[in-house]
Amino acid sequence: MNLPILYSFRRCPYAMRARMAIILAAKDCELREVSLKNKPDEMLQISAKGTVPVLELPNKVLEESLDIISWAMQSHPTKVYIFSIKEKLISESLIQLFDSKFKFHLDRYKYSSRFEANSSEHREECKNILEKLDTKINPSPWIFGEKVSLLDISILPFIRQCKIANPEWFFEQNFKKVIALLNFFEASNLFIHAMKKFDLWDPQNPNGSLFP
Ligand SMILES: N[C@@H](CCC(=O)N[C@@H](CS)C(=O)NCC(=O)O)C(=O)O
Repeated sequence: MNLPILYSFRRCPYAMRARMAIILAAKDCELREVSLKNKPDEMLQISAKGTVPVLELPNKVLEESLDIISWAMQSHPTKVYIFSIKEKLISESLIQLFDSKFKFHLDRYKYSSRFEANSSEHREECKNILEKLDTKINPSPWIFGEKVSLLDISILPFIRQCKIANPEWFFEQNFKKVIALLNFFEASNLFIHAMKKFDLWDPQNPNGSLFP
């Protein structure tokens, strides 16, 4: 196909945000859906750390979702909200918070036995972060208004995972603006498109699927 190759896993929140950035920037790629339990050698040869997403470009390999987002955004898509300097700084620190602290507690909330953790303590920490976020945003419908932003696509896949862990609990919580934002996100064409199902990539039949 001779396009950038995106190794992806449909349910991975990091891969989701990379796919959404690629959709917004309309960057044609070849998508190779992988199994995390049986990663293809072709992917491990270019990225030994073995995480998705990975983007293989003619001259380099991007192994971090945020780098893939930056690459996609180089073409200045008009569909993405443009941050002011202050908004950019706030967004970067929120993305960092969700990638580190929120993800840490989310994993221990969801997989408490694997981590030998106390699930409710970690759920409480997730709740605290979401309550704080709720005081900082006023979505209409996205965090910065009509246009989706890199903050939306970067943190919402993780908030969605928190919901999936126990929807009944999640929807009873006080972070109502976050809940409304998540509902809007999950119903959006952008998210639905990013969650399109692809067959597992078969190295014997090397051409992946055209994306987006
Ligand atoms: N910092 C990386 C994290 C990517 C990551 O951890 N992806 C998970 C899936 S959601 C993964 O590939 N884990 C490896 C595995 O489960 O074997 C990024 O932003 O791309």
